[in-house]
Amino acid sequence: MFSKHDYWSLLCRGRKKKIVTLIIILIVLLNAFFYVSMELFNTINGKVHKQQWYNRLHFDENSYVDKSGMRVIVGHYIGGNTGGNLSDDVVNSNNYSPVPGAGEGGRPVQLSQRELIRARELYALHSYNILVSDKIAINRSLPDMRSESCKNVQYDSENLPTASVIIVFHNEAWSTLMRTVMSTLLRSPEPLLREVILVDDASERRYLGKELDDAVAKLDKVRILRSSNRTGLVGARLMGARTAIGDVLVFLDAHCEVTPGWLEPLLDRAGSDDVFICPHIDLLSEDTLAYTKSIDAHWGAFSWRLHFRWLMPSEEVLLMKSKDPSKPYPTPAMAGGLFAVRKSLFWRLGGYDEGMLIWGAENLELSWRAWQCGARVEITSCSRVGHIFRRHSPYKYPGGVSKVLNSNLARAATVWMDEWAEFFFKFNPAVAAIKDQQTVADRVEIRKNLNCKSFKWYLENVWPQHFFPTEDRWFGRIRSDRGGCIAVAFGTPGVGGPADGVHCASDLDLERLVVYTPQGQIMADEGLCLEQGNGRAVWKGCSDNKKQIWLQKGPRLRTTSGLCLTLVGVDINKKSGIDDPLTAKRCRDNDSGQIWHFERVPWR
Ligand code: UD2
Ligand code: MN
Repeated sequence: MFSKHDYWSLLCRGRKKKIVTLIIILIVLLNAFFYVSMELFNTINGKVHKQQWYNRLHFDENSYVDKSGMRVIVGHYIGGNTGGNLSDDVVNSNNYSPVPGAGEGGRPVQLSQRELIRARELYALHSYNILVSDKIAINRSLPDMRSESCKNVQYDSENLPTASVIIVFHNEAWSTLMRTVMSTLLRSPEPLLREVILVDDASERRYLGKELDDAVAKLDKVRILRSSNRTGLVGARLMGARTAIGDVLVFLDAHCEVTPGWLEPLLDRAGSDDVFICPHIDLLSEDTLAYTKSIDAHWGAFSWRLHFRWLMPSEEVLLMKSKDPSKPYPTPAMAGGLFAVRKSLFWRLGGYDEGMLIWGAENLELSWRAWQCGARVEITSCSRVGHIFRRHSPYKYPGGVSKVLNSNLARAATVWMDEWAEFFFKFNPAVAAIKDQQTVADRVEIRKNLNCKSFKWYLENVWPQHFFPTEDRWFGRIRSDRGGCIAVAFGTPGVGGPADGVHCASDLDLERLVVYTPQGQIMADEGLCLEQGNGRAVWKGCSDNKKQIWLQKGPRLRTTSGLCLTLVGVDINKKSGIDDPLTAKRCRDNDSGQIWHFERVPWR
């Protein structure tokens, strides 16, 4: 038998021995370190992250405000809320009673424990904290939210067109509605503001009747129109627009607050007669009504299911913004509620689609129409308006939420999206089922008469960064030889997260299908691309990053540095590959986790 000493002396002696010992210790330490970091990474990015995410998902998975405050979804609501068990008196009374100083300067208002309980009971009425709103003066002060470069812009105020501000509402709270009106009156230069038109879309609340008439009668320039039947925001806005006498129509939701200098940049740009110009929308907290800035770099677009999304703008726009933050920049789509447009342009392009009822999709329809028919949609960071983004829709949808939304979406898609309408209908059977009930002949006629361009042109020229399938992009399911597919796992945050193998599903399951571009990007819905992370592959917003390139070499997907996309087998007993991490590793002949099957799915 060898003694310990003998064993060592056989291998090496003296200094050499020390070096080998050191190397062994180092290897052990490195391994331990790697193991601990992997564990930590998985815990933080996997379990904890998803856990928090699910916790926040108790409302509607499609409507949330993420940490950056920017993936605010104004698109799709679940619901329709009538106010629950609240008494008639509570529902119909106006309890506005401002507390001196509350919310001044856009600061948050905090409630006592007892008030919080009451606020929670009343929440269903408006889907924001009405108790807080009622404590804040309707003429509260707000800070100037503009950047220095915006403050320095000199407008030729003498020659700016005049504005008709149109605010439509249905069962809005008194205090938020009046704050929208007062902030407009207080912060718009007198000669530029022709009028404020309130359009009541058949509200049922008592305080919005005579009490509102009396209040409006005391205000210069403000008038109120009432729709006898509930038409929805499109019908109400059209009603306002038809009577407007200003040069420019400026639309606002009924729970906004404008800040100093908001109007001039809108009028300046709307004057040019070929642009729908949107302000930069900041956030009024639904909870405290605090005014907070939303992130600078955003533009509007939409997901495969045509839900409106705020996304990172193109590199080009980011560069332009960094050079001159005061310059208006293009956006593929507008959020819908807040924009200005020259009255003549609004009508020349066909106003709104009157067949769109209650809520939804009119913002996409208008954006596509504008771009495809020779106008533009832009955002100016110099006009700052706060808006209360809500998680639930507080009002009723006659006929049902999905019927209303789906009909509106079907109309917009049918008229403007060409072959992408087929894509949308194919994967959204509920919308497809009612598309033929829509009469859109007059809207198609408008498109023809205005000689509007194709949706292909729109995607290629207005939104080349889009993540939709196209003629030259592969679309389908990428299945691992081990089982499991490449797709964004349910519960991954909107901003992205670690990539795992997921269950492969049917040909109609959009969540499991990906676009693979000729450049090598693997794109999922919501503009997420598979990226080689540090150790683990992750889903991240699509960009020009080389780490998002996966080159197809036979059945393998290789990074630009020659590593292979691998579905790592963590648990050898589990054969399916589901929930196993995706990572880029050295390519090996016998690793089935590196073999991918491309199953094409026709997208139209
Ligand atoms: C966003 C838009 C909103 C509209 C919508 C899509 C922003 C900030 N908001 O949703 O303007 O484009 O996407 O349709 O961009 N209203 C009526 N009658 C109705 C329903 C609503 O008058 O039947 C009013 C409502 O009181 C409000 C406005 O329309 O003043 C917009 O409704 P919202 O605030 O519920 O929409 P939002 O902000 O979630
Ligand atoms: Mn709104």
